[in-house]
Amino acid sequence: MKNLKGKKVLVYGLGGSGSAASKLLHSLGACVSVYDEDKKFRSLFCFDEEPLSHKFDLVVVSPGIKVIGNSLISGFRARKTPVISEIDLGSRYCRGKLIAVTGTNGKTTTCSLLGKIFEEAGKDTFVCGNIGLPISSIALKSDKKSYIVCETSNFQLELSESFSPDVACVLNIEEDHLDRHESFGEYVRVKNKIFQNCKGSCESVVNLDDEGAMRLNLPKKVNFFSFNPLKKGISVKNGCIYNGKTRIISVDDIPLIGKKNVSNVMAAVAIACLCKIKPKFIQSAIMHFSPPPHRLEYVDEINGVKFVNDSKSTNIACVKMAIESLEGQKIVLMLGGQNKDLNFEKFFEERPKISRCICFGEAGETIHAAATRFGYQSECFETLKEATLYAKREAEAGELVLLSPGCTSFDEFSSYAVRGQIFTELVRSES
Ligand code: UMA
Repeated sequence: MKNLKGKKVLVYGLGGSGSAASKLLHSLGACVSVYDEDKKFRSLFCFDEEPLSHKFDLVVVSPGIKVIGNSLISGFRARKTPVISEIDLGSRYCRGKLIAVTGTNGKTTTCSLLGKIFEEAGKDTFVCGNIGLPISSIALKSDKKSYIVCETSNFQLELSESFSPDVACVLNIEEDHLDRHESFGEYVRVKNKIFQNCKGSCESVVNLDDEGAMRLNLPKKVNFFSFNPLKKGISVKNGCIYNGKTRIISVDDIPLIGKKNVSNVMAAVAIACLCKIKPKFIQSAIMHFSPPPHRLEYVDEINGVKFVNDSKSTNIACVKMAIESLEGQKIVLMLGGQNKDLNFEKFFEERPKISRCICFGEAGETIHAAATRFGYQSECFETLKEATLYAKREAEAGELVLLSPGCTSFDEFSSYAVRGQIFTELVRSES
């Protein structure tokens, strides 16, 4: 249904994505209604009634709405009303080359870098999606020469039917969002949806070194990237990233910490090469790239103690990556927040290389219990503030305090960014 003029469309969820979808629908001439479970919106301009008592031609759902067990979504489906994801809507009206990047970790870094590479090559570029700019907000601004890089989350893919990128990339797959998807199998099934419309000219880019990604049902046309030498594809040889026989950049020239980030850079290089961007632009964009904030971000050194903000780390795979990247340091690990049913017992059983940990927030007690069971020295606090002030008082010269919480921030904060900002301010404060 591309022509929405005069169609009755319900937008479900009025956050950033829902607002952008509503505006796009309005410009397309649709008759838009919005529904949000938050009463503060309802009294303003949303539906106050049961949406199922009305007939709609289409329902557009925001990523934050949980699908499993949602009676509104199943109700609309039962009466055969098309229910789609906001990325389906936005991508239908995008022109130009659409590139989708998914994966458990590294999406934002890869998409931001890719955006810089296209900009460096003088292309009309949009970096959107889960990164914070809904695809519906840029769709009508794009034209056939545009490069649209869409950071694509499982939440966005869950209801997608028609999302059909020209290039679809999977970085890695690890356990995450089990509170929403209810099983790892379901999480993987949803990730696989990035390829569901990958036919004909569609290219895919996949991390050959990642077991989870390699277990997906991959499309026929796959381009791999790997730390092991590859004849065709992107790989590392003699400390440099190559595209086949063409040298792109030395790993030492990448201004990002850790092996996983080299993998993210390879993904961006693979996509840029598929889009025929010249190596000189790729190289220069990488060399001048500054990582997005709250990812292994150095904050300060106080009395010989270093503080690193990795607030974006909201799953265990990310915590492990942070520890691996800081190998050789005496790490005091700050863990906690709102758990997503992730297994911290298994994390400590694997003997992470940390000297001790400080737990906090809603999941603090559970993580603290797991840490002490496996012999780690641990302290537990109710809030991030108490935990940070304790770390400032107690950490000794030569130690590195790493906030890599492994949980979402929603027990105390509105986002990981706010959590990272508060941590940074507390570290730099006089107290
Ligand atoms: N709402 C309901 N019922 C519900 C749940 C929510 O009515 O059951 C309403 C809320 O009252 C609120 C609105 O829906 O008014 C919020 O919608 P939303 O959660 O989809 O928020 P948006 O502002 O649209 O943000 C979404 C993404 N949020 C989520 O996936 C949770 C943003 O990703 C994304 O940047 C944005 O769209 C732009 O496209 C954030 C995120 O946390 C960063 N992503 C997860 C992650 O990275 O781990 C997947």
